[in-house]
Amino acid sequence: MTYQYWHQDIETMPRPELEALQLTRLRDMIAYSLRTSFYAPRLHAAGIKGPEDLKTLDDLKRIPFTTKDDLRAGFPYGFLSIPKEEVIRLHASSGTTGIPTTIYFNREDLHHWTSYVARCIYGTGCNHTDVFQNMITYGLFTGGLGFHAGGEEVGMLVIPSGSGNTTRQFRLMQDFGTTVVHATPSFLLHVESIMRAEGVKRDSLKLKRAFAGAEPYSEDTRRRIEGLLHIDVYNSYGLSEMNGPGVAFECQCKDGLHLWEDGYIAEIINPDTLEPVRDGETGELVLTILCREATPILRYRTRDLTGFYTEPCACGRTHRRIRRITGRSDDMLIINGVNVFPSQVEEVIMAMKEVGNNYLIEIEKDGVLDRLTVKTEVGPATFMDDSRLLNALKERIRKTLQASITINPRVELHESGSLPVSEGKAKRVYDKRPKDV
Ligand code: DLL
Repeated sequence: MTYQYWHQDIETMPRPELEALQLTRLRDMIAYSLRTSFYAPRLHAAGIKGPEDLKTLDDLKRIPFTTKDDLRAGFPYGFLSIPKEEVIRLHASSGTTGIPTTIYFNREDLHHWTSYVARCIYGTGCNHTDVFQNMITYGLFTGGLGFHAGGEEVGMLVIPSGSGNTTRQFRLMQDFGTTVVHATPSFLLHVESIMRAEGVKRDSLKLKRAFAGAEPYSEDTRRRIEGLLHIDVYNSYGLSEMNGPGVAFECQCKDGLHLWEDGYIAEIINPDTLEPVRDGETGELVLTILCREATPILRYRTRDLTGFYTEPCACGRTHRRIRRITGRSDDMLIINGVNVFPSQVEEVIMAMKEVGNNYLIEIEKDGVLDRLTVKTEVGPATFMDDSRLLNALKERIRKTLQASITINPRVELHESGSLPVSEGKAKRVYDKRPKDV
């Protein structure tokens, strides 16, 4: 197989050079971090007063980890390291409560992010002759604009279709001869079932490839999508705190995701002891961003569980590969690609005085998509036979939850004291989706 590289010199850079580049860039990030109200005191406490205090990459370990809670506590500007006037974009993602984590970009930062996404796309064999339909949410979520910019950088014709509206997606594919799509794996499965239901003929489509990510999925799911749609599916990993998509991606070997080490320093730690795991072992991925002036983030605990491959890849890239993400070390749920913390649901429910103390969160498969049901007890003063009042309450809970978590849940009201109460630590989340990872 012949492999194509977007930045061949960087993608195949010998490791010693790559690590030297990481150190130079890390020092730059230290200089920017020292300008933030969050990192300045932390770095000083670690004895780091300037970039020159980092002599080797190993010195990174002197810096404490950063968590999602730290980002929330620093909302809105605790991590901003440049004057506000120089910021040209922000993205945000959900936190464990209503406070989002917000990332700022200057022009240079967006340029870097775009070039990483372009590198991912091109590395799967795409080029400027492709027609790329970006079937993922645009907006504060990074998947839409991130891939949009990367696709344009490669020179593809980019169709900003966004997610949903499957019938219209087929029209666009047929009208413009779409060859590549980007979506969550669950939406790709949904597309396939609608395709069958609506009798859309596979040979009316020119599809060749799909990029699928933003949520975990198994190798079996990948094969299923590939088999059903007759396309190549590439796994795409990223997170808002590290720009969004474009952190790690599969090459044409489809055997692990190359993590772009000129843009990120990756560590894998045991989430309990916080010590590094042995090479190849599974642990929590910790990332430091190397090319973002507006919002540097050092040693971010992603909570994603993975491990490094120890063998080099046949494609010749020297950037290490991580394994498919198998789970998280916290309680974050990913429901149809949207991140939801159980605490967000609790916050909404507990703020309503008509609602009782007990609630449950249930996630099931509804066809290929996920369905969220929130079951809650009404308070003792609410009568279960007043159906008008109950319906109004249900609707208010549904709408408030939707505003907070951006997905539309089913809401069930139960009589006070009727939901099961677990002894000891409450078990409130029932994730009934098949675990096939
Ligand atoms: O999901 C960014 C993204 C957009 C990645 C489009 C890929 C494609 P967040 O909303 O901040 O950002 O969610 C990040 O989603 O920490 C993982 O838990 C999960 N995740 C993302 N990609 C994958 C993947 C975007 N390929 C969180 N496999 C991450 C498993 C994934 N989990």
